[in-house]
Amino acid sequence: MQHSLFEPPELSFAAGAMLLRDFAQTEETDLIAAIEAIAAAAPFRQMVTPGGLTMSVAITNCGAAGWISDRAGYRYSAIDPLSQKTWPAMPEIFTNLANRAAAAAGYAGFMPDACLINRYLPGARMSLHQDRQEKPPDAPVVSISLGLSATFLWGNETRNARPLRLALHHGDAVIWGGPSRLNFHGIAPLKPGTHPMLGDKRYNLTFRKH
Ligand code: MD6
Ligand code: FE
Repeated sequence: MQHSLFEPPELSFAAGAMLLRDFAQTEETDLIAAIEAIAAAAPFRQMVTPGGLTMSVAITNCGAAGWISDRAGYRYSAIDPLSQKTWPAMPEIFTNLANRAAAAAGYAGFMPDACLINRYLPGARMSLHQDRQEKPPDAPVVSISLGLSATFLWGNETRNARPLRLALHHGDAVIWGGPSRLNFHGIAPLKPGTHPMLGDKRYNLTFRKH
């Protein structure tokens, strides 16, 4: 237990931003099977940032467009650069879950066309960033956590704010949009552990309209 972290069952932690505990838990088996089927066609890979650093998180995608990074920048691409083929289709259980999570947070009618799948192993992290490759960034982002727990870092619209730390556990959903859509956020280095279904891994699905 990390008593220093906020752990209420449901929390509106900023204007337009909400954490829903356990929202995806009942679908865990199907979600994990779907991730593994996607990864069989479009394997997880560690991308390189525009600055030339290899990301500690491994990434794949499904849907009409996938988020990619390389020396040329961050962007969406309909083609997986590894296979030169389109990304796997977005499974119906993903679209449906994202739509329900968004609606529960006040964003009715969310229809994602891109799903970025992150895989963290112990030590992997995501430094503070804004999600701003989506044009225009008017739809919310829906994030689903599976496997090992992580500490979500939540800043404001500048990079320098000292971030709020929020524990994200298996099954939790985070939804944000509106006034906080472009806030900085990240994930602290994943602590070692063993999750009953996913062992030493954490998966994060982020759904967007690109
Ligand atoms: C993660 N998530 O939870 C990293 N971005 O692994 C993100 O960067 C993120 O969770 C936008 C919206 C929700 C997120
Ligand atoms: Fe993000």
